[in-house]
Amino acid sequence: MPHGFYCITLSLLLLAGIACNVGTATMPTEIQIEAGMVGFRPSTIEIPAGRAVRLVFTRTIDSVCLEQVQIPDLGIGPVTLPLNQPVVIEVTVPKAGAFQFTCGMGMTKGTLVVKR
Ligand SMILES: [Cu+2]
Repeated sequence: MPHGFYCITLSLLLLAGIACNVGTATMPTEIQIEAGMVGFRPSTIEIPAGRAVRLVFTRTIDSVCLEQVQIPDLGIGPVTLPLNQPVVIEVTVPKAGAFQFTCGMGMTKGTLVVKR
């Protein structure tokens, strides 16, 4: 069976608009992160190395502080977070380690722990 066909079929079966990873047919891991009253929650996120991960940030507080998120260690952002609208940041980190993500000002912090 051609891979493309399998991929589309899989998507239909799951009723999801999630992109298929060409070649592996595995879904990217998706992690929901709230940017709200207590900062980022969860503030520590474990992800596997070398795999596409969708970090879905949703800001739930009307605060200038959390209007943006960035992952300076990975050269990502700042990305604007509109209030109550999920924003997907897709990352693939090839190596293990701990990477900080912060609000646009670098005050509110969280940690991305990448594991082999
Ligand atoms: Cu801030």
